[in-house]
This record gives sequence, C-alpha cells and structure tokens, in this order.
Amino acid sequence: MSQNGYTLTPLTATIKPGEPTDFAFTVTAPDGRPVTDYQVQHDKKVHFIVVSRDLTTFQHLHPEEGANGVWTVKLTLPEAGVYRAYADIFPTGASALTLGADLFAAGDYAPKALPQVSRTAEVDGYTVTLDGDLTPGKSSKLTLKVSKDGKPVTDLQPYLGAYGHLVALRAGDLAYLHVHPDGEPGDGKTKPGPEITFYAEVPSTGDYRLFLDFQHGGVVRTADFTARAGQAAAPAASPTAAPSASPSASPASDHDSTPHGH
Ligand SMILES: [Cu+2]
Repeated sequence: MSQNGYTLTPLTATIKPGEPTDFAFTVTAPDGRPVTDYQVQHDKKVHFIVVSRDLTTFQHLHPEEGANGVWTVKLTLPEAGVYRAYADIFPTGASALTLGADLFAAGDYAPKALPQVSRTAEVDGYTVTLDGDLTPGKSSKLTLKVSKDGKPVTDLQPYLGAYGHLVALRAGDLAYLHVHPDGEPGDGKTKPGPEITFYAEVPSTGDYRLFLDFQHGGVVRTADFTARAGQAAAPAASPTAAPSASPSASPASDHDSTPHGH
C-alpha cells in the first residue's frame, strides 16, 4: 500500500458483491498531498488491476481522473470475498510504483483452489499457449502464442501500446511481478502475432498466475495460466538458479524503477 512515501488510499469503504460501484481512491505523495502529476505508461496514467484473493478472477481497468487527485473507476466485485487491487503508476518526479489495497465484498465466501498448472488457456474460441519456464532469480523469456480455430493469429491489434499485456502474480502472497514486453508495435521488428514475448523475473519457487490481455477483432480478452517456477531444473542446473531474495518483488509492491508491461 505504501512505497517510497507514496500511499494508495481507498475512499470507498463498502462494495457489495455483484453490484457496480464507483470506487474512488487517491495516491498521496511523501508530503501527504494527493498526487496530481503522473507520467503516462502504456497510454494511461493509472493501470488498475483487481484480482480475487484466490486468483480466479482478474480485471484490468483504467480509472478516470477527477479533481484534486481523486481517481474513480466503475468496479464490480463478482462475488463475495477478498480482493486485491493494484495501482500501477509513475508519479512525476518519483519512479514506477505498484501500490496495493485489499478490498472486501461481504457475504458467504468459498475460495476456489488454484487452477492447475497449464500451458494452454482457452478464451472465447482463442487458444493461447505458453512457452518458456519461470526460473527464480533470473529473467525468464515467456512466449505466448495466440491461435483461433487452429490457425495462428497474425493480426493482433495494439492495445495500450503493445500487442499484449502480461500481469504475473505470486499465488502465495499476491506479489506483483515485473514483466517486460519484448518489442512494441511500430518498432519495425515486432510482429502482430501469433507470438507475444515477455521477460519476467520471479523471486522464488512456487506457483504464479499469469494474465495476458490481448486485442483482436476490436475486443480485449484475457487468457490466464498457472505456472510453476523452479520445478523443472535439470541436475546440471546452475546454482545461480536457486531461490533468491530478489528485490524485484514483494507483497503488493514493486521496487524496481523500470516501467513494465502488463
Ligand atoms: Cu492498464
């Protein structure tokens, strides 16, 4: 919720499950005042991610800027339960930050088990396959390939300045991880599919949830995966692949100053 003196402060206390709510928040600066000056990252000043604690639901929203640093977003928490919201921001004069807050929707709550580890995701007739392994402490290349009706999709549309946005969260504590896209539309080398490449660095072994937003036919869809880090090491694996306390991830925050894609 707080990093480098910047703090995410929800202004909306009550959210009922299944009901659209105008959720408002501010980010306060080290001087205690709401931040009003933000750098644009991937076409937006604020990227707002909301997941359920069991990581079975995901939303990527873009709040609207109001007066005095207040941001508002129409938010529906689909069911009763516990949720985590992340604001991915870059206050001018600071660095890129991801601040988190827990949200609650009152009612009977039955957490679902983490979805099985899988390299294939289906969404709206699209199949997305995941190639590459998450290696703790190392930058890991992940390639996501999109196909529809068995055919590779080669006309993905730019969405927020990229052909895909990947959010990676650690299942154990919802740590928000760094993911860097490899190339962007218009750079003369990045093709509009079927493959989208990212570099991700995970800090530890364990399970992660990956959420890929991609746009095709004018619609943004999300493909989700569960990936396991550090379980596929061969006997000859480098000792540097051992789990490390990388500073690039911590619960609900993100200490690196490099912009990242999602
Ligand atoms: Cu966004």
